[in-house]
Amino acid sequence: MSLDANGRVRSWTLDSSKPRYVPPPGAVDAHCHVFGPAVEFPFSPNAKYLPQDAGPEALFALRDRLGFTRNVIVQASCHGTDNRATLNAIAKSAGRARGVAVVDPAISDAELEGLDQGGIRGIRFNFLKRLVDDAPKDKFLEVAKRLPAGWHVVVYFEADLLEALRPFLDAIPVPIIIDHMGRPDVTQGPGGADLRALRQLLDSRGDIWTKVSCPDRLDAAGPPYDDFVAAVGPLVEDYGDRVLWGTDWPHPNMESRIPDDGALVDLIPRIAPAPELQRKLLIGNPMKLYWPEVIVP
Ligand code: 0GY
Repeated sequence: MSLDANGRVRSWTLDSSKPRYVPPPGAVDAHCHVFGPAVEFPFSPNAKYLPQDAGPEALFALRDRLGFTRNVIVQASCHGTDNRATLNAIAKSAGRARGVAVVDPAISDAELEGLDQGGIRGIRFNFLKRLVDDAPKDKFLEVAKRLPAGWHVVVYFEADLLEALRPFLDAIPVPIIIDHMGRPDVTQGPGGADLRALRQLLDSRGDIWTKVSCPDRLDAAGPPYDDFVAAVGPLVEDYGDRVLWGTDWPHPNMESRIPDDGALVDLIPRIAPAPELQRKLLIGNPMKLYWPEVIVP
């Protein structure tokens, strides 16, 4: 594990490989984070992990190295509901990043508008007990009802919670993105209980999307992530209009199994073999959610 003098952990590699797969021009990394810099943007007192700085410059250098054009920056739990680090990165991106915030449900309408001005297009509800102390569904629903126009919610949970969350998800009045497919057990294969439950959710309404991300978290066997590919490929094929892809850089909490970002990119053609499917996954779908004003050729 790589700790600095302050005991802050690094969960990303400084020398990821250059992928062999070349994403189509305009590709969006639709799930990544920034950490700090902590001197400017301190971590939350409730943070469950204290990472080393992974600021916008490092993120944009990785974006370019991997062959991507845009980033969707998701507020990481270590920054709590203080979205300044995310907003700072968006502001430095020259229009090439937008974001997802984490808010106190009591946030005012004016503050939500301010986040919209800063490039935020959604809020995240995190149900992972190891990451957050509290996930008040009633309050989440209230704030979901008064989001700025065009926003969505991102929901992060583990597969064993999906059934209990169904009434909550059903009541959300805006589009929903499910992070990392709700963390299915990929060793169950494409027809396993976890992915069947996710498919039922996707079939229940047309405005639920999912990120087919995090082979490094979901496939305990590690590279070349064959279980992930076998389980997720059919999902991408069947729900090609509702899938997004992201690196998850800087891979919070992955310090003991740091993935090679280039190898993650090289999985894209394995889960989405057809170029047209790759264009939806990497461009068409994320652009609809985050840059709807841009006409995608
Ligand atoms: C992810 C996953 C994780 C962490 C966070 O906000 C976060 O801290 O999302 C995780 O530890 O599983 O999506 O980055």
